[in-house]
Amino acid sequence: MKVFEGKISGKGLRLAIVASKFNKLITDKLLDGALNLLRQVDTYEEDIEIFWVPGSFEIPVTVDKILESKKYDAVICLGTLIRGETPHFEFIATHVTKSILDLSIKYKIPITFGIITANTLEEAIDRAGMKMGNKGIEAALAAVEMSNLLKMINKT
Ligand code: DLZ
Repeated sequence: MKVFEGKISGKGLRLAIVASKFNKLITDKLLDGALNLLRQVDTYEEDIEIFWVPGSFEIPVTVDKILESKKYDAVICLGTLIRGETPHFEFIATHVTKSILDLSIKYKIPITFGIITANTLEEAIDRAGMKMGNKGIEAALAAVEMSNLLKMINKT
């Protein structure tokens, strides 16, 4: 029996972070969490590139363009969607989630989901490092583990 599991090491991984400026105070906390995690797992600073976009709606097209370059092992998406403030919340959340999933399959590259979808500002704050963990850390960790797993599959 063979068991495959991606290691939690960022050494040599080239990572892009696409972060949305809408609700930036919260997304900044996701970015801090993601960068701290990447440093903890020995990712080289020069291998991390950050792309700021206006809002979460613009994340998928940016990821598509980034992945055309074939320069990255994974993309980490960070953003904050708040239902109360967003008339088309359901549409944007569904569009972004589905597009990210489709792009991940199209390029066979992990694109991880560090986008908070919250009912209220308070809920969003809790998911950016207060009571309910930090979605930026989760997305960075998943990007590292999945990059290493997919590299192992390529070698078998
Ligand atoms: C317009 C808008 C609204 C109302 N709410 C949010 C939000 O909660 N989170 C977010 O990331 N972006 C929001 N946006 C901006 C859209 O994502 C997009 O940037 C604009 O509609 C321009 O295309």
